[in-house]
Amino acid sequence: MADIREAKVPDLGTSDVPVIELLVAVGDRVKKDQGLVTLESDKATMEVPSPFDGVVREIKVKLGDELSEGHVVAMIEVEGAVAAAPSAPSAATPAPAPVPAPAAPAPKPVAAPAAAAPAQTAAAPLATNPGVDPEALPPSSPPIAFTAESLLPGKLPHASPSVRVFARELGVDLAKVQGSERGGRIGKADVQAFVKKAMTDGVPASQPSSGAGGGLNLLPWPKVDFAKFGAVELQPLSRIQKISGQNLARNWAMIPHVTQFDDADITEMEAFRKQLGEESKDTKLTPLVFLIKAAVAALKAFPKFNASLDGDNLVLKQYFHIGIAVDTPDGLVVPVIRDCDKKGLLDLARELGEISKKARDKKLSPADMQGGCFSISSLGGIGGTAFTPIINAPEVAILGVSRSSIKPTWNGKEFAPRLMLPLSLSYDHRVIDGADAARFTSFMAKSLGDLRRLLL
Ligand code: CAO
Repeated sequence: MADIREAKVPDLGTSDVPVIELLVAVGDRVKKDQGLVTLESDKATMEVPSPFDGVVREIKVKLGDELSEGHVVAMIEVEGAVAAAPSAPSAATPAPAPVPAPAAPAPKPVAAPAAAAPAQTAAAPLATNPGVDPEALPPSSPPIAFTAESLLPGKLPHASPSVRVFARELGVDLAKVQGSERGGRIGKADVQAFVKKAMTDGVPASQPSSGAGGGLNLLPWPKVDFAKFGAVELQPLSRIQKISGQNLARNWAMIPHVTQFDDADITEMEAFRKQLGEESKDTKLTPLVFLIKAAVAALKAFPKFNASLDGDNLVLKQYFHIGIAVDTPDGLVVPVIRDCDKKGLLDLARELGEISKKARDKKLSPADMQGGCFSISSLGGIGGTAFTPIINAPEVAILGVSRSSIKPTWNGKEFAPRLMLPLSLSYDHRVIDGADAARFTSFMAKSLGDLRRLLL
């Protein structure tokens, strides 16, 4: 015969505390001390725990009910009785009141952690019910992906409701968080530490350059019927936009980017560039080729910038292939100029012209875009004073170049008009420290300021 007992509210130190969350459903298997419902007073939130292992047969309260000590929250069939109960009632064991087992929903194999139930259902209406106006839905918490292992009873995360809500808001799976409080309980600080570590490691298995993609468990993308607000036109993304968009999103989310800004005085460089341009009229010589040369010199001086992460290793490259971001009508592509250390300014200028044309004519092959060590994204021909380029993984840094302009520059005695070129270097902070980044950009600024340095 089933042994069904009451789960009651313990001494709360206060009375008439409202129920704000039902943590279990009829049919759920619960462990001793697992929260059944959450109560919230004006000072704190607390869970009413299950007094024993078993299966929830009836829930006696609903959201908003105000409870005090002794109030019955649920009826629970104790564990031993569940295990011993036959699948169909026999003549010797008549079905008991108050809730006969066959009428209850089929019990889940294991109970979801308290945070899992609302989180998993939160995303469902958006994903499965196109008729639902998402804007009419209440704000939902980020869906949390729970692995089967995390649902094993022995692994149920032990945390207060406020910590669960906090974790859910950050998209953190509490089952993966190590609790540092008494009895392994997870506190807010543990969740914060987990997020910090995830940000610096990139992926859970500390395999930054491999793996499926980090499991950020973000909110579903908002679905809005824009036509409700005015006329719209649909324009499908190009193939390049789709591919580069996915790469950019992954790199932006997984690499801890920092951008270092500097200005290079290119007054003399420009005079030389113009002179050289006059001498070689058939080749278009833009500031970009000088930047490629200066970047190669900087990569030689700071080898960590010419590297890629491979698990716990840094792969230092001894070749100098530079990727150039090219803007095409179909989207952004990054062809690579190989062995830039072995090529002169005019060779680089010719090759830059060729790959830009190939890119715009959609003639680049996959091989043309492979093997890059470091990328340069130049918006100097268009405008702007600075920007924060996204690293082209598995590279660890990218140089953004904006439009040069004359600025008053203090030369020790007076302000002099100088042509200044803005540099924006984004780097992977897992590999490169800020001091190295500042050294790299000042090295580049010095080289561009005095091209003789490139001979050193
Ligand atoms: N400051 C001032 N003028 C500059 C300059 C700078 N930093 N860089 C280039 N210019 C000038 C050039 O000298 C050229 O002038 P003239 O026509 O008088 O000779 C003009 O701007 C146009 O240059 P360009 O853009 O055609 O050539 P480039 O070698 O500088 O760049 C390429 C080539 C392919 C990189 C460029 O055309 C391009 O596609 N840039 C966009 C890259 C991009 O989209 N990056 C963003 C990535 S993130 O979304």
